[in-house]
Amino acid sequence: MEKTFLMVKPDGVQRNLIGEIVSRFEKKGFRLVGAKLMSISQELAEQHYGEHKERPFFGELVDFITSGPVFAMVWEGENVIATSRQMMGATNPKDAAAATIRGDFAVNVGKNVIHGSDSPESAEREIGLFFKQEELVEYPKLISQWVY
Ligand code: RTP
Ligand code: MG
Repeated sequence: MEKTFLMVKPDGVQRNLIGEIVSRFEKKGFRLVGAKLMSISQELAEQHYGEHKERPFFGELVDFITSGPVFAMVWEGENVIATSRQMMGATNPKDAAAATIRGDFAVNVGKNVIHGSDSPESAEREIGLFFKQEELVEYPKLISQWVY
């Protein structure tokens, strides 16, 4: 089953949006296979956002993501990578459609509430950065039959 890495950023945690965000993915029909409230070290932040190293906002990005606790999650389901990006909305909340997470809860491109992997390669890389294999669960087949 396809898996993705999603994370409520420090602004979302401080604004008490963890429950709302988890609820949206649960109601959609995806399954939570790992989750933890954690602080991100400077090293982990630089690895996670490595693709943006040369961008002018890299320093701000690292400072922001290390500024407070985040809620890191792994979700699984059919097309979960692309569908969760749709549910998150455009990177810049001013372009994000209503009924998306960023469209409903964010106004600023830096403080845009949620991160989600953008491809199978980044999902695998990011899950590996944030979670050990033994921190992820598997569901019995019976439960799966309701949705998949
Ligand atoms: P994310 O990685 O956080 O899920 O967001 P994304 O794929 O939609 O956007 P990406 O291009 O990967 O950018 C990562 C984060 O960098 C911040 N950003 N700031 N100041 C700017 O112009 C700017 N552009 C991007 C955003 O917080 C974005 O989520
Ligand atoms: Mg990205």
